[in-house]
Formats: sequence, C-alpha cells, structure tokens
Amino acid sequence: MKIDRILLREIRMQLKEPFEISSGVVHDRRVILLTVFSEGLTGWSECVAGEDPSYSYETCETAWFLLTKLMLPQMIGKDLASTEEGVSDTDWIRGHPMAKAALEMALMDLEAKTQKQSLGSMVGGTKQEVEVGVSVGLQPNDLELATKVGAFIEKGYSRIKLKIKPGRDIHMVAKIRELYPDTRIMVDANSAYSLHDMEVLKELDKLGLMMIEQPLAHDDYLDHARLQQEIETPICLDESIRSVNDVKLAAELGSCKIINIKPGRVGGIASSKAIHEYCLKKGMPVWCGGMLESGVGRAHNVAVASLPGFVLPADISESQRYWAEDIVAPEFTIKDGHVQVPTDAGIGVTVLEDLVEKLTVRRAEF
Ligand code: OSB
Ligand code: MG
Repeated sequence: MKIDRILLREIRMQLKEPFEISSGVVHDRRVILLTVFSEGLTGWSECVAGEDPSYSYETCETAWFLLTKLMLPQMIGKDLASTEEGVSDTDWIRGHPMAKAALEMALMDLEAKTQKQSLGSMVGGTKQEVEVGVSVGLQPNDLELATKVGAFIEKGYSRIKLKIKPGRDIHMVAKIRELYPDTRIMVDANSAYSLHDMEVLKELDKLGLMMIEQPLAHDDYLDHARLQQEIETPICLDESIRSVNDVKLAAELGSCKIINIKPGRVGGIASSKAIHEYCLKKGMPVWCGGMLESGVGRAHNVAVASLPGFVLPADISESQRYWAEDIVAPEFTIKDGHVQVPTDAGIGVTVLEDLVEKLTVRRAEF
C-alpha cells in the first residue's frame, strides 16, 4: 500500500435530537473523517473523539493536532506491507488512542480493499449480522422516556440501554422495568456515581438489569471491584478501558464482568481483537459500544462486532436513529433486531462524497 495522499476533514452533522448523558448533552457531532489514498483505492475512517473532554481527555481538537502534526505527514510516500507497519510509526506517542484508531482504521479499510475482501472477513468476523440494541439518552420526563423506549422496542431493538444520573435513576428505571417486563434492560451512568451512592446502586441491583455500565470514575478500577463485590448485576466498563492492559487490570481486580469494546476508543481494530481474544479466554462477554458515529465509523464497528466473542447486543443502531441523512450508502438499517454486516470490499459501504464536501468545515491535506 503506497500512501499517495491523505485528506483529513472535520464535518458537522446535526443529530435528529439532542443526546443527553450524565456528563453533558450533544446537539451536533463534530466528526473527523480521514481518507487515505493509495493507487486508486481509498481507505476511510472516523475519529470518535468528542466535542469536549467530558467522556475522554481526547477531543476533536487534540485529535486534529495529533493527526495533522504528528501522525499523517510522516505517512506520505510510504509503501506499507500492512496496517501494522503503518501504525508502528506512532507507537512512540503516549495515549491518544482515539487519534491512533483513526489512522489504524483508515489503513485497515484500505488493506481490506487491496485484498478485495470485506473488513469483516479480514478481521476474522464470523457473523453475517449483528444483534443490536439502542442507547436512549436522558429525557425531560419519565413519560417521554417510556414513549421513546416503547417505539424502539416496536422497531425491534433487542436490548434497551437507559442513561442514568443521580436523581434520575431508581424510580425512572423501575418504571420502565415495570412497563416492559420482558425487555432486556441495562443502564449506563457515564461515571456519575461513587461508593457513597451504595444505597442507590443496591436498589438498581434489584431491577433485573443485564448490566450497569461505568457507574464509577473513569480511572477507578479499585472502587469498581469493591462495588462488584456488593452487587449481583454485572458491571460493564466503558470509559475505563482504553487498551488490553486496562482489561487485564479490570479482570484481575474483579472490577467488572463485561467489557464494552469501542474500536475507536481502544486504539483501533487490532486492539479490539486483542481485547476480544483475552476476554474469550477469560470467559468474559464483550459487546460493541458506539460513539454516535456516522456511517463510516458504524461500518467499522459492525465489522468488529461480527467477531464470535461479541455475544451481547451492540450499541449499533440504524442510521435513521441518529441522522436525517447518513453519509454512506446504503445506510444502516435494522431488521429483526439485527444489522447486516456488509460484504463488499473494505467497510463495504460507499461514502457520499458530495454530501461530505457540503458538511465540511475544515480540511488538511497531505
Ligand atoms: O457511554 O456509551 C456511551 C455516546 C456518546 C458517548 C458515550 C456513550 C454513547 C452512547 C451512544 O451510549 C451509543 C450509540 O448509539 O452510538
Ligand atoms: Mg457508556
């Protein structure tokens, strides 16, 4: 893969409705899109860094800096035998897995296209479709939440994730549990609690939830382990997991029983596979999370979620759940609670370049 040209864009995509979680609300996504050109082929990826550092220390600005100043200029003219060879040049950079994932995943798409195979099959995926759930943001009141949840169940989503925060938890979740007794329900706190909230957490434990995602601080493996001792409901870690080493720490300490793998958060596809493999050996279930991606990031997530150890429903909802118009064709749709894994080469969907151009607010070219 000779790297001829690289284009980095930031596009603005308006969410159909604001997405509110304990740490803040998003109206418009600032999406960093990377395109790598090689001998007539193009590899695409998306950086999942957020608008502000409330989920991770990485933001669109830090990722833009890393990519434009430290990672992309060096790639031009290289003739890479593999993605691995390309990303090894960035090993010296500490942290910043979201920026690194963007480069890795664009090269992965390119590599799969060079080999004329789908990304899913190149990474070792075994599923043709992925079971999916939906992540429902905080709503103005319980009635609106119940209506939203009802509509998603009607759509076929096989699991509902409710965002919670102090004051919007036990009562709200109990109500949804009561209304939909047969639905698989989980909650995600995005680090809004501490061990001082043990009473609340123990009440949540009684509601028959699939799991509680990231109840405590993003860097607190010890308290998560203490909490897991006190409750039956499995804890799932999201923010705390940025690499396979974080997973080893969490598994050894007993900080959780389930891992949420977001390829864009853990440094890319190779890292996702390493986590997947470790968890398979440990008998720890994993599933694929989401970061409100456009169709480009979503395509990568679907490919990764087709690996056999991804045994729980993914936060990969259909394009229409987020966007009036996605930037890929065909867009992602849900059927019988599943999303199809594309079979065309690479990410397997076509990027609508005219639309991307229209949405672009800044660009850097190499
Ligand atoms: O905590 O999983 C999370 C979105 C943005 C940031 C963090 C999270 C989320 C979601 C949405 O839950 C998942 C999705 O549908 O993409
Ligand atoms: Mg989460």
